[in-house]
Amino acid sequence: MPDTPFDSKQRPVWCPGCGDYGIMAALKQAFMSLDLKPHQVVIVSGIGCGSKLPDYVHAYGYMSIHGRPLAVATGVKLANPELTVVAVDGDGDAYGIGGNHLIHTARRNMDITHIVQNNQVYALTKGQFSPTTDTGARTSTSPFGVIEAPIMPLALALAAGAAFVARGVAFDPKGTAGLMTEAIRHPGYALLDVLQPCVSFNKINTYEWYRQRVYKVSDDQRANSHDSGDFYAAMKLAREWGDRIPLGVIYRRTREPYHSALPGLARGPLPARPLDDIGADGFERLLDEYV
Ligand SMILES: Cc1ncc(C[n+]2csc(CCOP(=O)(O)OP(=O)(O)O)c2C)c(N)n1
Ligand SMILES: [Mg+2]
Repeated sequence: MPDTPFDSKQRPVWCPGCGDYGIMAALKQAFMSLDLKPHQVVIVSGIGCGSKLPDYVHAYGYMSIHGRPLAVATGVKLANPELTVVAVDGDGDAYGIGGNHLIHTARRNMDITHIVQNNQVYALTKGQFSPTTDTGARTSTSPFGVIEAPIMPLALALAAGAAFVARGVAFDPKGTAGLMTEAIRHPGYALLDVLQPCVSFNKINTYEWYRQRVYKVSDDQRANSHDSGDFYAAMKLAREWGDRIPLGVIYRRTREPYHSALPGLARGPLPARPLDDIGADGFERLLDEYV
């Protein structure tokens, strides 16, 4: 990939062949195609292999705690809505410990692009099953096979009110960069689930496994007529998993993002306000406006 202003001096410690490389390349590509500059972007992550990403991208970054990147990203967005705020985390982080934040961030429609590196396993902690591990999969914590049913993240987000829901795959950085560009452009919460083969701890959902199953909704005969504005059609696609796994924009509609309805931000973002706003009584006034 050509040099970009988003390249960092830190070298990734991801395993050779990890899908996280493709996701990072796609993200830099998306920032470039939107003509964003590093100082305009904040990437907030959780904890996990993929959550190391803010270290490897030259932009503002915040590695938060496990499951909480959406909470931190919400604070960042409300402090300065002019920033492009991207939350990046793994399937364990986003759909397990952080699942409740996903529901309420979608419902609230915070203007955050949420990119989930979905490798169907806890990779950093070496291979325990995650909320997206398929039933029956044998892992270090399910030696006899996972008993429960996996979460369907796109369907969950739709049910919670998300107005942009999409899926990409790490080994198609070009297609995924296109989806990221659309997700960032979308005003409001946008979930982009990215299938991300983990070469070390997931020997089931390999590159080959995904390659045999994924198809792009726009490329598909049957789904060519898919209307991404049709909630029930989107819900049906969002629940398709197994032999066939759809990629692309599954659902998109217009919904006012939370910050644009917040009276406290009507006079502009806090960092752009005159300093006397923040003086002793200015601070009181700010609080009055905010709450
Ligand atoms: C509160 C808390 N619980 C558990 C952990 C241990 N832990 C660290 S990363 C992780 C799971 C990571 O899985 P995922 O989010 O899918 O990211 P991946 O490593 O697969 O990219 C867990 C359970 C932690 N750091 N903090
Ligand atoms: Mg994972």
